[in-house]
Amino acid sequence: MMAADQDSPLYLGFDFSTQQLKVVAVDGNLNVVHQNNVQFDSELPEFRTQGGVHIHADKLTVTSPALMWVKALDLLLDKMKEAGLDFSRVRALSGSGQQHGSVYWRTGASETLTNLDPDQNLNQQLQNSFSISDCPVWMDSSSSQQCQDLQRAVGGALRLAEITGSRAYERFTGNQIAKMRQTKPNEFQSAERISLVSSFAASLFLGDYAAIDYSDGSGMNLLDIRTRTWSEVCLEATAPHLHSLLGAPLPSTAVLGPISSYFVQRYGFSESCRVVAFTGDNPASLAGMRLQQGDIAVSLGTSDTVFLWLQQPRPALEGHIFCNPVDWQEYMALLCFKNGSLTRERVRNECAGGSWELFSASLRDTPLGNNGYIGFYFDVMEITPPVVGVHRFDPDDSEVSSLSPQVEVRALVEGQFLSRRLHAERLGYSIIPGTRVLATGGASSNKEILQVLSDVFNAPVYTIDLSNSACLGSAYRALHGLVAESGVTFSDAVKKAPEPQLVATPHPTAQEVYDQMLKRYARLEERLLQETRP
Ligand code: XUL
Repeated sequence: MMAADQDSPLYLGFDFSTQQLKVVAVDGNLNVVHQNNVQFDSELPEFRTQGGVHIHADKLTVTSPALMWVKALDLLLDKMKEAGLDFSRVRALSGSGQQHGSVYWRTGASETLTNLDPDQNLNQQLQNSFSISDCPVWMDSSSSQQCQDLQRAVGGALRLAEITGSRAYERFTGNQIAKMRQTKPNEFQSAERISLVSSFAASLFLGDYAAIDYSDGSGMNLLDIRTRTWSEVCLEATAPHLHSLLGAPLPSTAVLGPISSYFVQRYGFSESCRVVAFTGDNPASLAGMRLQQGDIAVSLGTSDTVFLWLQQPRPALEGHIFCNPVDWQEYMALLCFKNGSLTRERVRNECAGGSWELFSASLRDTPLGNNGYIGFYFDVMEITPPVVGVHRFDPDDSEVSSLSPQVEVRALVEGQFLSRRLHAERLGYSIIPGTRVLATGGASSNKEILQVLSDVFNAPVYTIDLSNSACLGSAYRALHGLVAESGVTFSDAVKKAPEPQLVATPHPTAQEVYDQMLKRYARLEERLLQETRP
């Protein structure tokens, strides 16, 4: 390595995810120069987690030990040191955490955090710092009662979505906090601060309680996403004294302060290294993908996830609107669809003899719009819309029991992408000139599937590797945090990052075909909802 390289700045991005703690280091040119991780189950077996969590006997309560995350950070930093990472070059760090999880700091923990002894590890020193040792995480769905209570208190599900960006969800932190207050009153009483997983991790680096950022704060059913302050009515319905327990939220680009002297003395970080607010893993992924205004990212995995950049959000009963992690005045949205790859594979097996080549050939050999045949393929109960079953319609909107194999393949793929577009538009998304569709995940290697995606959205499709996006996005956000206050936009700060690859452009007739078909799809979806409503 040349001398200049050895002095050049580094930026770290951490990701406290469900199963592991990861880190990437990028240099000033945004090249990844180091990656490392700690797997919770195998490297910290003393916590006896499976997939990083404990699923309790009721099957609804899912928690992770706070100290496991602390110990993982000790271990990760030791591994980075052993690998020769020069911590003195790190100018800024940031990170992300699995969204919604909550950490309860016991009274006195702030004192411990500000006086950490560099001769001992974090795990030894923070043993007694948590009033609730097992933190509820995003997989927890045990707070249905608290969700109902919150919606009743604010005036209904839609009203709650209008304020906080989402109707009440069991995993959202406010409902978890309400449950803790009711089921563990003594432990709850002895907490002086409540963090999200992201702000908890930032607190370790800061040596003080870190603010919750606007973007991850939007996953709590507590933040007013328009005023970007805690919603009084939501706080009151959840627990007393929440203003002081949560602290004031800050923009996700905020520099929280210099790194704690603990890390300077123990690992050789520079005193000038800055800690930039940590955020949720999905917002951090949006940063890692460098999503821009007008863009939509579609992750084609076991379940399909859609990320949107929004200017004018229209919260709805489905989907989530969060404050934007890279530009505090804007928004993002997240939509999840359960019937993704597994349904595509089932139809491939039934209609294309299990072959992706034949599946692709069916898409090539059938016309845009499928001669008016349209289908809904919900093998399991879908999230958006809440409908189950396979429903096929002929050009006269009559439900039919079967389609020819080739028509079935196109009906499936067109139907899936029409649904992604419809629900994105319902949250306020619109396709504008320059819109890009970023595709990622398993099915993004199939050119014909991506051609349909491009046609349905009437926009070019690019592919992007998302495997590390939350970590990478955190490193990018660390770099941007240093210049955000002087007005540099995120996209300018990270313009040296690798560009996504163009893989499909829309057919000239696509707009005509799919604008019409989208209206029909919406009508048919409404019909299914009416017919299947209990
Ligand atoms: C998002 C959600 C999950 C977690 C996973 O609402 O619950 O994506 O963030 O880490």
